[in-house]
Amino acid sequence: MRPVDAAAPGEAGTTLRFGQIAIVGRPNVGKSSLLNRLVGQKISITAPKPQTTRHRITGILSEDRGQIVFVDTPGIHQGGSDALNRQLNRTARSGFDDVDMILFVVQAGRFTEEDAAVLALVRQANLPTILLVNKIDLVKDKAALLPFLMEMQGRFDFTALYPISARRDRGFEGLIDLLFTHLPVGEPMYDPDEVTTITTRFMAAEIIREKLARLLHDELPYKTTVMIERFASAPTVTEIDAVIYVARESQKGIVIGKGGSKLKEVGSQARHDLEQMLETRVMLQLWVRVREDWADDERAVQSLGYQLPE
Ligand SMILES: Nc1nc2c(ncn2[C@@H]2O[C@H](COP(=O)(O)OP(=O)(O)OP(=O)(O)O)[C@@H](O)[C@H]2O)c(=O)[nH]1
Ligand SMILES: [Mg+2]
Repeated sequence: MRPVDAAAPGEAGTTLRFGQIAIVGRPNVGKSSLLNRLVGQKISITAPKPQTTRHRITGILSEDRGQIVFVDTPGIHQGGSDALNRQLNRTARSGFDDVDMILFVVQAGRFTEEDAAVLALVRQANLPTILLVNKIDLVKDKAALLPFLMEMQGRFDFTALYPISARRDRGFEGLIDLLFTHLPVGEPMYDPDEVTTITTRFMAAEIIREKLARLLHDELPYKTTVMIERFASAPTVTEIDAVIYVARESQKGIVIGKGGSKLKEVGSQARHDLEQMLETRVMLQLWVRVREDWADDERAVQSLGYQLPE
């Protein structure tokens, strides 16, 4: 007789696998695009601007052989020391907690000081780590990839290296199989219908923030955030009131645009995505408010939804 919890796969007990996998890397390398690819659904917002992701975002992949919870994190960055920056880095580092594996994302052909800082954290975590070399579609001369991969291999003992394009859905063959083989045996933690642990109310704020980032590009003040003030669901229509907070009066005009044109476009694109997500009609009202220098104030950062992760 052996104790029940010593059952190996294939023996009595489950043969399913369950685990959490962190997606880490510096800002803008494509971590959130990758999460969405891995789960096969848009969960985490993406934009050409660095520091798009500001929270710990989960994406759940359920298959017959088990379940994987991917954890997308803010890009780990250097520079910037206001309360928001500090909070983002804390959240990003918490991505390493309680996970079984790491996906370390870099951009093909580029390894910066910021990447090196993330690699130092990867080293500390001491977990099986797969290197994902993203944005290979941007590399014209594919032969140039090989020396980069070899250089990366020399930096750390990665479990595997995958050149991929999250945008074009290239290079993912075999990756999920490999992840499952490295995960512990265990029962799924979530219902197979669940694709994330974050709430639809929170997702609504994220979608609005994504449209702001995409439509305002470099004009968008970094210190902009979105709070949902009212979220009323009914079978056919969802009413959402949201406030866009900026840090200074002068930034209000940028978000609103000439004759309200920017805000209108943000609203219309966000409403489109929200209607798809919620499968109801959506009545969306947007306001822009100033909260002086909120990103410099630890308490304001927390009260606007950037709590310390549990
Ligand atoms: N060309 C190309 N662009 C990509 C690829 N993957 C992501 N991108 C783009 O890179 C930008 C950043 O992508 P995100 O997924 O938001 O990057 P991130 O690492 O999550 O960024 P942060 O949340 O700011 O840390 C977006 O404009 C994406 O469309 C890719 O494979 N090829
Ligand atoms: Mg992101």
